[in-house]
Amino acid sequence: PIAIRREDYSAPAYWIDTVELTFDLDPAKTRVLNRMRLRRNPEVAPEPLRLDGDELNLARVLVDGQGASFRMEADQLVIDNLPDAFELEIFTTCCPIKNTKLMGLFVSEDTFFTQCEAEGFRRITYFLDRPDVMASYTVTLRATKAAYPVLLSNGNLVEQGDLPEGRHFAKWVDPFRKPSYLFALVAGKLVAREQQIKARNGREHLLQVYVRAGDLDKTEHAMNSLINSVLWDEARFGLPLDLDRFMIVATSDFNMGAMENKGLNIFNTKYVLANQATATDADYGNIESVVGHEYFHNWSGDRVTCRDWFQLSLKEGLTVFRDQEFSQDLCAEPSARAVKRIEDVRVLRTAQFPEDAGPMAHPVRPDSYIEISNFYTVTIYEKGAEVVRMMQTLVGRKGFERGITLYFERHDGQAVTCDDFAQAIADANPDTELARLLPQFKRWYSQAGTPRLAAHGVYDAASRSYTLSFVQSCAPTPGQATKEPFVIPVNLGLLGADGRELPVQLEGEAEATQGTRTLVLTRAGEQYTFVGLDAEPVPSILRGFSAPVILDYDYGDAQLLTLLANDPDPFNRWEAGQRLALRAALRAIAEPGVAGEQPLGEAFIDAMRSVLRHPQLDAAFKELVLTLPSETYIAEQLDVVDPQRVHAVREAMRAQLASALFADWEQAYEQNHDTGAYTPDPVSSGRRALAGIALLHLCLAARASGDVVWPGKTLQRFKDAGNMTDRFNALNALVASGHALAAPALARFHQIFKDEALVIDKWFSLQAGAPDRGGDILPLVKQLMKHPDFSIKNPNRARSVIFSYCSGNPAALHRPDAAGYVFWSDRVIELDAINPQVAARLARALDRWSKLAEPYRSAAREAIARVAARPDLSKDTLEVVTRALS
Ligand code: BAL
Ligand code: ZN
Repeated sequence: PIAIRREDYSAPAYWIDTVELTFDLDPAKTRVLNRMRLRRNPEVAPEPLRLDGDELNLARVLVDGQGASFRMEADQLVIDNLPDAFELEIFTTCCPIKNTKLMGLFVSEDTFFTQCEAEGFRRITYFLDRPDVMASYTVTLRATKAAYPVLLSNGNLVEQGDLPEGRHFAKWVDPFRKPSYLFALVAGKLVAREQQIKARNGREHLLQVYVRAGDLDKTEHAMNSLINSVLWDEARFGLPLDLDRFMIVATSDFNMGAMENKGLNIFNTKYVLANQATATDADYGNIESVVGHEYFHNWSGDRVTCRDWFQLSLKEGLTVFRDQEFSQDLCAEPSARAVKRIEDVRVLRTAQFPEDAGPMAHPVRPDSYIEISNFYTVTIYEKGAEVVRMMQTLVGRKGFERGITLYFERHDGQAVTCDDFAQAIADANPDTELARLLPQFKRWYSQAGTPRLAAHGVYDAASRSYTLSFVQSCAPTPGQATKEPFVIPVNLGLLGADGRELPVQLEGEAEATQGTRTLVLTRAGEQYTFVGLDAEPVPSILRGFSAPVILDYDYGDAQLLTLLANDPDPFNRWEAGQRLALRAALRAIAEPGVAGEQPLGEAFIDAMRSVLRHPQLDAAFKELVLTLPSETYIAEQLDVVDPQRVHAVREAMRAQLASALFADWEQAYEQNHDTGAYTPDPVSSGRRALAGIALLHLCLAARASGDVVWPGKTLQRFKDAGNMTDRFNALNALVASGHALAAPALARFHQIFKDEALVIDKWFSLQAGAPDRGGDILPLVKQLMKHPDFSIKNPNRARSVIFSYCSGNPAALHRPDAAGYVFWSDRVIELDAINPQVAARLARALDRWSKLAEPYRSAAREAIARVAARPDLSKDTLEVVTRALS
């Protein structure tokens, strides 16, 4: 396969002005008539027209109504000697029912759906399938009325009616020009929740959420999230809904979470359907943010799109930032905002930091790819969002809003680049550090890898000053041996040893300021001296995680305990607890002999007790502090990883917390387990989360002590729970503590929810991700794959079993007998023949193989090589395994 390089970009040789598509929908043979008006791009030297196609059956090609000569070059349809402007008509057929890749036009539960981003439109018709070719679309759908009563496409429904032989049609016109990746159609038996809303500007809109007939009672939250999204984007950024009708449609077969097709968002059911009986608080939160995310793409992605796929983070990083801000702005309490920020950073550090340190590391704006689907990554999305967040930090919230306004004024209707975005934010804020440092700031787009920031503090009693030195570095990544310094905004505060926040005064400044200061680092090494300090302060560095870096500071335990107890910045307060826990874990992992029974010191346990019993702290925050760093995060801190040892140490830490804080967990549970009538608001969901982690620890303690009371209570709670969050937390407590009551509870859970696919996904996932005890999970996973409810073709189901095991359960995967790796390679190969995108995701589960201790390292490498040696591999999977081995 050939690598596509960013530097090779050239404008298209032709523009497409209008597209008229007519579909005769049939699962086995759908006919697609594509009539386009094209014109030569006068700014490009003349060349033949090359249209992309993939797995299409070509029946006819007409140029200006006449049969035209054409040739095929690989998958491209090539036509020479074309006039400057012409009409092109192409007639093709495709087979949606056999489309297991779920790209292009496919059938899910007797309903037609499309997925075109990034390069799926070419599986529907021959086209200039690139994001900078924007056209006006008119779409006519024809199908049997009884089987496909609902016919949807982008934009406005302008005509519909009956046809002979029980068929009917619908004609849709999209008022906005768009690239092909935003095309969508849906046809099937669906019902809709509808809501008419009036926007702040007075315009009326129809909002619709389409689902299968039995699911209408699970659409209220998605609809509310959509209404909130419309109102928020108008209020915060002045961006109104530009369509009369905005539709969301849910499907249970979808590679991604959702897709922002103009006016017709298609969603994985996982991010639409929720009621209190079937969805957890986390599901409710995810639905809110994904509905927001897709809706915000209507501007950041659809009105202004990407010039080429290297610019993917232009829309994805910005839109993740926007959905993160949306979810935070919906929180009434500042503490709930902080909880959301901690959760977002946790995702970044457990998923993106390893990506940045592994074989798939790439800049936020990559330089090359073989298969673009492989670059829908946490780097493009989450790190991209952090880059946007740093811009906001550098220009301020109001300045950033000005920048967004300028960006959309300047580029509305265009396909642009990350440079254009950064320039607009800087131009709207000419007197800021961002404008001054823009070329250097943009290294965040061009350099891969997570910068390390080493900080060191020295107090000088004689001058009552404190000097903080910073040294930044960034390890080599594939193709980038050396890195230039980044612009790193560091939010900083100083605390006294008694925990009180101190005024901050830099040397040379006339007076001190209160609270957080932003230092803007630009050099490999630099230092700041703070004056007017009577004693050595405790620095609170990188408050709110103001830059996506690894901060190394040699905090003493006492300093971390001070921050944990007192830092007014909730992020760093939480971070101090994580640092203490991590330190204990690394110490126990490094100790010779068997993993320590009691890895945690008294001071840490006392600090956790204080948090748990704190009268003012939010329950949600307590739950985050009491959750130990994940095995994946711990492993990232090690040069050589023994996954079994990491697991054993973390389990020992959990067991110790369980028994040492037994009475405190009891109290936390008793105080928080009754949250009254269910609403998914941050306060009551925080209390449910705290009750859940308390129950887990009470069951873990019972495992050690032989107590039967708490497991019994847990089973009762599982049976009586009035919502899925409480029910699932109770089930999880029994499963994760390995209690005998887990088996009957699991059986009952399946019985209750056997007709709820998303809940059955949870049932599979919980078992495949359960703590491994003596190698019991792999046989269980193999058994689960034989369950009548399992299907490898459904991505959600495949993820619930195979990914929960391979990507979510390191100690169960990394077995000394290598059987986990053999299973992984078998599944990658099996999935690759069905759905390469899903296979390539699974292939990434062994990205960090080179860090493993022996015998894991060699065995993992062998498994990857086994996959790479397959002659018929998709380019998706081939790219991932080739990079892993290089
Ligand atoms: N554009 C693909 C799905 C999403 O990021 O919204
Ligand atoms: Zn997106």
